[in-house]
Amino acid sequence: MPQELSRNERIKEASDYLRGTLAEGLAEDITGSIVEDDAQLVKFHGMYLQDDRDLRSERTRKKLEKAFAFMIRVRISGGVLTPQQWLALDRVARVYGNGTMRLTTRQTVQLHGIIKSNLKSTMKAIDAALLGSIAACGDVNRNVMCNPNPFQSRAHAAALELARAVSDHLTPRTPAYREIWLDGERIAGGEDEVIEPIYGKTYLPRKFKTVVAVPPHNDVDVFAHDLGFIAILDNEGHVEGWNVTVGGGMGMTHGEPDTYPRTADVMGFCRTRDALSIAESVVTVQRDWGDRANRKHARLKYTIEDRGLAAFRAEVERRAGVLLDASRPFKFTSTCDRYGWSAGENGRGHLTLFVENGRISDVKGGAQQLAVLRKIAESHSGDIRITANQNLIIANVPVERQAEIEKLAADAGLLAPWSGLRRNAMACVALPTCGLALAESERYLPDLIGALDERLAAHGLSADDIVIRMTGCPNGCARPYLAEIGLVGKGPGRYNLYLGAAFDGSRLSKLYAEDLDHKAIVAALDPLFAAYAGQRNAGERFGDFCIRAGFIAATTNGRDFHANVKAGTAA
Ligand code: SRM
Ligand code: SF4
Repeated sequence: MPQELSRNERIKEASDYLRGTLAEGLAEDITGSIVEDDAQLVKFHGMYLQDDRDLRSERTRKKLEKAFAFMIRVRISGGVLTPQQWLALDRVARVYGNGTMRLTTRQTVQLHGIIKSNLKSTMKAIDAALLGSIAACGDVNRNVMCNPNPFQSRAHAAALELARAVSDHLTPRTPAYREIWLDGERIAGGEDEVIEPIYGKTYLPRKFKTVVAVPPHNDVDVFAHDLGFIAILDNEGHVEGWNVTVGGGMGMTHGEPDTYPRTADVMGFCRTRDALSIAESVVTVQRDWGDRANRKHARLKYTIEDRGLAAFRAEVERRAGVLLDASRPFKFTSTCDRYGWSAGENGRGHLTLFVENGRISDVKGGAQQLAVLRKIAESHSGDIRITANQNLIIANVPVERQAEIEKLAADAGLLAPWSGLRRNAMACVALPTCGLALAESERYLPDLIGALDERLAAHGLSADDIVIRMTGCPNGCARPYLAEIGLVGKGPGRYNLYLGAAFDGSRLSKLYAEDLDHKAIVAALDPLFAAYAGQRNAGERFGDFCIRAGFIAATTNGRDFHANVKAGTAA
């Protein structure tokens, strides 16, 4: 018996291609909010209705409406911006936002704290910089990521080209975005096929994420994505084609074992000429096969688990009119960014900067990172690239400018720190803006790393690269289940600890201990650091060691993420 569709399906269906009553809601000045259905639709336009959770209780006491503001997520394929685009976003952040720019785990910029009356001006400023936010969120294909470091230039150029092509091809066509935000003229509705040839009226059952990766660097976490393309290179570094991956995802819910993170499967190999039709077919099969009744079971990873990879692949091939070849061998080495300078093939240099948890701001009496990056962008002739580890690359810098740029970055605290843990850390936004946060993340991880660094120093491990990631809830926005140390918010000040993921991003972790506070996290990790320092094999990574030494069982994929937890560890 067909199940009842989820509420979001009805909202999409009735929205007239994402219009809803957004235009009317924006004009309404009695409240800083918008109605609930529109709050779902506005995501497709790249923004979220939020409120400052730090102010909630005070405002309730004063009988005031919540401190509503919007977060806008910009769509930036491959994370590449011109200096002019950077300057435009910097200006928007200072004039309309909360004075910070937030680099995300998917190579975009989020602008927080934009009040309703400033939304249209902000969107127009973003549009004037030839940027947009359509489909940065919502049940559609979102920002397409690709390997950000251009030091392997030819392959990287091909990866960026593919990322942009997939992004353009899968961008929703609805005129609602122009109408609502940019004062475009209303275009009369028509048949599904005309307005949204790929998505139709109800778009996808759930969010959909695509990535392009160039081995050996998995700094885009290809296995966390619904759809991925892994470049297969010939001996001269030319792209021969792409291994296609499907069915990755991180989100889960505490206490609901039917929800789990999953690493993507490698489905086969395709040539560049077929990549777009494969991408479109993966999207349309998920459009038609995905679960539209239960949003917690609606991602592609569950479709593939339920139907099987072979059936999914056969349907993709049928729709694309392309037979995939057997996948080709590839090897990833790490998910980390490569800090400092790397030389480009054109003789210019690329400087990877460290941005702690992606937050860029001018701290009163402290580092002026926004101002320094503005100064660099004002005279920079190359481009600016956002990494999937929430960092920034000042790319294509001529030799004569390199010392000056490095000095500016050093003074603003933007060069990589000595700590091997801090260099490889990510935290999601969480409080105070994220409505789903159960615990702090971005505002807490730096302090926790300080405490863990003391223990690592005691064991002589300070400089060792160990990947640590934290999220304020189990949704997985900083991909914590692919980190060697994953900390996931359970409640205020309390976290679940996950261990055993692979350094190259190919294996998930597993729950090691539950509901830990700050002291308990340090106490749980200290003996593991001691054991690692004393017993590791040459070159052995922390995640692999935790499994070999018997601290945690290996997770083979999502299906056994919740199973085989070692006795005596997780409560
Ligand atoms: Fe995320 C929801 C922030 C990457 C899985 N994510 C949210 C929201 C919008 C909260 C909400 O729905 O109200 C967060 C806004 C916080 C804020 O105040 O800004 C949020 N997600 C982020 C960012 C900004 C984290 C960061 O610190 O950088 C990342 C923005 C990415 C971008 O630029 O597009 C971000 N989110 C991710 C990732 C990582 C990735 O894609 O590689 C994941 C895990 C991968 C995946 O999708 O499976 C992720 N976010 C989620 C989920 C769980 C999805 C699921 O399948 O269950 C939610 C909640 C939801 O969709 O219901 C969510
Ligand atoms: Fe919010 Fe949870 Fe995502 Fe963190 S992981 S940004 S707390 S939804």
